[in-house]
Amino acid sequence: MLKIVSTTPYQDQKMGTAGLRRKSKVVMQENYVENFVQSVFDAIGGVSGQTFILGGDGRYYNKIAIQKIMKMAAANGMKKVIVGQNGYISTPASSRVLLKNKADGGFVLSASHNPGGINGDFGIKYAIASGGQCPTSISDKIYENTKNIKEYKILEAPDIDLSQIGTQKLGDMEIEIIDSVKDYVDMMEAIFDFDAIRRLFAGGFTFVFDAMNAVTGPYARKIFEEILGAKKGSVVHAEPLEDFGGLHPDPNLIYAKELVDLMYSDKAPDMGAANDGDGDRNMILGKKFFVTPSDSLAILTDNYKLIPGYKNGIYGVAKSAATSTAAGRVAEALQIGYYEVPTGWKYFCNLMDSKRITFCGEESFGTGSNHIREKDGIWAILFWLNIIAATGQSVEQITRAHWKKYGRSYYMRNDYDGLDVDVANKLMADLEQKLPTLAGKTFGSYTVAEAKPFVYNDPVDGSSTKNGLIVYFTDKSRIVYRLSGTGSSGATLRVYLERYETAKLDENVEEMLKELGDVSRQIGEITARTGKTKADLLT
Ligand code: VG1
Ligand code: CO
Repeated sequence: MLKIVSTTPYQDQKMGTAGLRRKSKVVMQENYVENFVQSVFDAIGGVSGQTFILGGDGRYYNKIAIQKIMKMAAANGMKKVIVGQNGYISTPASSRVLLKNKADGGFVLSASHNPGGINGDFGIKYAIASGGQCPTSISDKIYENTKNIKEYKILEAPDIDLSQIGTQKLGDMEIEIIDSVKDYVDMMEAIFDFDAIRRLFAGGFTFVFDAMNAVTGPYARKIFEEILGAKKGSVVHAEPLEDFGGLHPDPNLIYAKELVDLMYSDKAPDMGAANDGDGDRNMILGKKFFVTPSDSLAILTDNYKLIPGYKNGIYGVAKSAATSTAAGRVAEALQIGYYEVPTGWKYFCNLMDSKRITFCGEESFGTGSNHIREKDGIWAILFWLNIIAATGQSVEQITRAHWKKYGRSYYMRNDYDGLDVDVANKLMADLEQKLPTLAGKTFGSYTVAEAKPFVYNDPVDGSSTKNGLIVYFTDKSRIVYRLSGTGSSGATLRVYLERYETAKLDENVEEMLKELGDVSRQIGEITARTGKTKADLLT
């Protein structure tokens, strides 16, 4: 039975860098999910006759939110919802299924790399027909709707069983439950040289993939163990759990501690890798060796010819402004397009749609290509395995050869967490005011060449976005300041440090960036304003 429910708006449903992200307990408030979803439907002129993709990373509240969204879709006249079996779908698989089925939109229920559980975070990412997350022009409309919503439509019906593959009806709407792993595997097989990777594993190459108790476990088991022949047990933390087993599913040196400890021990396999909660991020490790995501993007781009799916050529490469400039040097050498965009994958989508770029990446452990419109964790790992299989070199050898050829960007992100929102906003506003006065000034051994806000003018839709403040130094070092847009409480200041060297290739990263870190606190007046003498998290 169709029900029209009166509701009162929430004022905090503005999407951040990647969808709406809040504490689980906030999302569990009465009508919170319903208000947001109806606001999306209304912002796009209704969903009558449309097809949507639906699934999540399995975190707490996934199951409940999926049922609500299916019933609302049916009540709003949607024709069909394609749902991942048991309600699971990774962000990259969702983009794939959306594009393959020419669907009109999709929801991934995930707060990505944020912890899950009733005391963790929940989130909703909304994608449009292009396969990528909606641009700000649409999210602004959705936000306006959420502030004024008065009612939503929902079907009163029993919950749908999502465990069996197949088709069923909810009112007049069709629900198709699919095995999203299969679709995803087919796509990977069409890009990479699976035979070469199979031979690599058959030859004794050892590998550990940490799914961090999140959504990629089933995908990784199928691809790495069953299809490519990595040893049984190579995929760890492979069961999606509602609270990720207490893990923080952010694949970096701090939160993927178990994997990192293994990779830096004498028992380390040849390669280690991890994904985040919804499977769009990746971390790459060799034996006692870590590849920064910025270097990874540059290395993958430089080796595109080794991959069957790209061997006929690539359009170009893009990175977020905060990401190191390593990919730019490769683009110059290969004479391909090169773009710098604001933080957030949605900014890459127009560049991919218009055939300006093939690859893109962010320092936050995101890498991907135009095969979909989201970053793709398993894709990046397969790319590395394919390079290793084709060259016979280790992760470390490949990376060192890259530095030798192009020089090395020593790179680190410093996060200052749990800041008072007003203090953080004022810090950024005052810093922006100060930028024009910095040029020519010297801080220790660093002299400022230029300092300005990062402004991106999209060459396709003409939109303009300001995100972050950049200080450039005369020796090509850079400091980027920006506030996080994915947190669920307080503010996080991210400070990105980069120092470029062509001769000193084998130094300790923290040592190399120590002075630049001090300079970043001085220029940003971070200690004076926040009381913090050092960052809370270094990645
Ligand atoms: C962070 C990262 C950004 C990434 C975003 C979504 O955003 O810095 O690079 O695109 O998370 O990633 P922010 O605004 O907190 O810096 V995911 O894997 O959460 O979809
Ligand atoms: Co993610």
